[in-house]
Amino acid sequence: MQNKAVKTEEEISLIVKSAEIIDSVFDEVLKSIAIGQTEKEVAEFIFEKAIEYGAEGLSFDTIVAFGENGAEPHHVPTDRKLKLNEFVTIDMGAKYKSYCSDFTRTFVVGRASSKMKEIYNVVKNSSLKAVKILSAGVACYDVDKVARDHIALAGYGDKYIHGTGHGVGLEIHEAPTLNTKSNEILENGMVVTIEPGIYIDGEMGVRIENMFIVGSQKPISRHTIELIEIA
Ligand SMILES: [Mn+2]
Repeated sequence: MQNKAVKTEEEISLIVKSAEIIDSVFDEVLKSIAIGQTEKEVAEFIFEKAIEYGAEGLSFDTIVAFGENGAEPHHVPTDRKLKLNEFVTIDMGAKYKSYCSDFTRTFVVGRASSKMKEIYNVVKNSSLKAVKILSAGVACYDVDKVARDHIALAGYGDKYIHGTGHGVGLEIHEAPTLNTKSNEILENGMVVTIEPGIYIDGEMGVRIENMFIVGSQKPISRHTIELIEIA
């Protein structure tokens, strides 16, 4: 097996299968998540479901962050219990025949406040703008810049504290890198994430992450990036 930024058709089919497993796991999470569950319980559920749907394991330790814990991009699940009307951020990936997937959604059990909706929409539109220019020949730096400029213009520039994306394959993070220091150019057949976020210390965080095969602006995941409010 090679480990190149431009994937073969076979590699792409394995990455897509890995992403399909995670799509199914996310369906299960949306069906089962409930007030009072802990971050650790949800993370354990995700592991079990990923295996049930055919993963050989996870591509990284699942991030489950409720409420203010969402302000930490790399939050490690705790015994914090879920409350009504707060954000849940889940960042997870499967491994299928050694290939990784990477997926993040932020949603609410209950209702989002107007501030939550505002922040969510800034992140969503940042993603949509970045994806619009995602194609062969474009500088990775520029994809990051489009996502970052949108968030900065909305007044949250200092709350976007990581890069916009990365390649995915045998490794969960591999070439190319889409951040403020990138010097790579996108090529057809690269598989990359777009994952802008906003993190407000002590309060909340939002991140939306999809994977794309460069050459198509259609996300690999079938899940919406519209805000989900579970009644
Ligand atoms: Mn990622």
